[in-house]
Amino acid sequence: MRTDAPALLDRRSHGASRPARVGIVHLGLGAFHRAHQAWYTDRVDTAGEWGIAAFTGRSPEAARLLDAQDGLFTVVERGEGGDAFHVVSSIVEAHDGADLARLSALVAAPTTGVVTITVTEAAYLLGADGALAADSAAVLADLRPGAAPTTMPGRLVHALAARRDAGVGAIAVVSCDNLPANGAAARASVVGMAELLDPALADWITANVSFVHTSVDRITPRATPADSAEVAEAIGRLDRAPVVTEPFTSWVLSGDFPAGRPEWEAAGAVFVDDIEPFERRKLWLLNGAHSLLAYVGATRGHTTVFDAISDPVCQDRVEQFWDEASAHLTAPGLDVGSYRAALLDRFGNSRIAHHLAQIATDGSTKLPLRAIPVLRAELAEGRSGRASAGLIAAWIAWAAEAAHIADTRAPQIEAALSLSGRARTVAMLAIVDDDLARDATVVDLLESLLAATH
Ligand code: CS2
Repeated sequence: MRTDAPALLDRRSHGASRPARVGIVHLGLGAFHRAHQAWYTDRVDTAGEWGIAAFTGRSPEAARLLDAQDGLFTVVERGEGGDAFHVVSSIVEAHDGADLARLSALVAAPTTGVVTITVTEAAYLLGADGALAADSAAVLADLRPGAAPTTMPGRLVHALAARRDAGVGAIAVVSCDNLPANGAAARASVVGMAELLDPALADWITANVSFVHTSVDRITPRATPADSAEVAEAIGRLDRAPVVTEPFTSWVLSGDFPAGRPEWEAAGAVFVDDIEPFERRKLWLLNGAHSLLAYVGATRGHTTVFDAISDPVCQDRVEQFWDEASAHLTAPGLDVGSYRAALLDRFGNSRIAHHLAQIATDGSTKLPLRAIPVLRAELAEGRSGRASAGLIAAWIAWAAEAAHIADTRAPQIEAALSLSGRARTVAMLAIVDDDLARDATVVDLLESLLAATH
């Protein structure tokens, strides 16, 4: 009987004649990056020129775990019919994001052509006007003389200064977060920070950094200890950092890569001139429905997306929201009908345990991107926007009952919830859209929707 545990994954035994050279620097070493951009790069970088050096944002532990197994990890593609296992070896260095010296050295290297980012929507630190929130505590902390930056824009500006000083030239920065016009959001965040630190550097960044727009898609819930055990069984090695994801994946990009890039289209990525219709379709239909399920589903006692979408009441709410959003998704080639049908299949994957609590986080940042644009489009056409207003009402009802609200704006949410009646509804709406909070018709609608949830 074999009693010894399998050995840890490592590059040599994996037979990895894999990239030794870093071509991509990544900020935000989470599961989504590994299931998505690292997976695409792994599939296409046969010449080994585009190894990834990944830096953590908030959890240095992720770098330690990966480093101990030479950056290798398993992507478990979990379909209804079973699991497929792929060992991915495109990450060649994993670091604590606080290692600014290594970050700067790599961004300043002539062989580095791309910086990718997955740090979540809130970490761009943008205000309602789309500009860097210069008075936020995180930005102010980064601006203190001699401070080691901890924010995404602070760290990236620090590293881009090194590239400018090295005289190495242009580079692409590719946001892979769920924001509309995420390239412009990255530009606003990074150039905004540079303007506060060093206006000449802001000019250099504007002239030399290509901020690429992308729409990224792959449902990637957190992996569990049971997943590690399953991977050990399947690949015969111990993997302390596996990623579990759905079989579906999509990556749409638009923009220039002045210092080259991997041929991601060989793994299915699509390059387009106008990305806006695609990002709207994804943000409104997928992410909007996710948020709706997170709040309505949790209030109805469900735990995962699969549980919630299996409840006809939740599915009906999703369909109503989709009907409303679809009226504004009219660009050619979107094929909204097939997209919706595919989403129902994806949400209905019974083997993916995507926890509603994970999706419910940061509602104050997500709803302005997922619900408000649909509501505003409806109002502009003289309709009430009942289904998108219903998503906002669901968030308010959920927050009022939640034991814990994981949100970068939790203090404002708690202050709003301490009010009662209409004042509370207005204060919550103001967190996601200040202007709409002054619209009595919208507030009336929210009040009636909230009354109906009791
Ligand atoms: C989810 C997304 O957590 C969330 O807010 O809606 O992470 C979603 O799973 C991805 O965008 C899918 O591509």
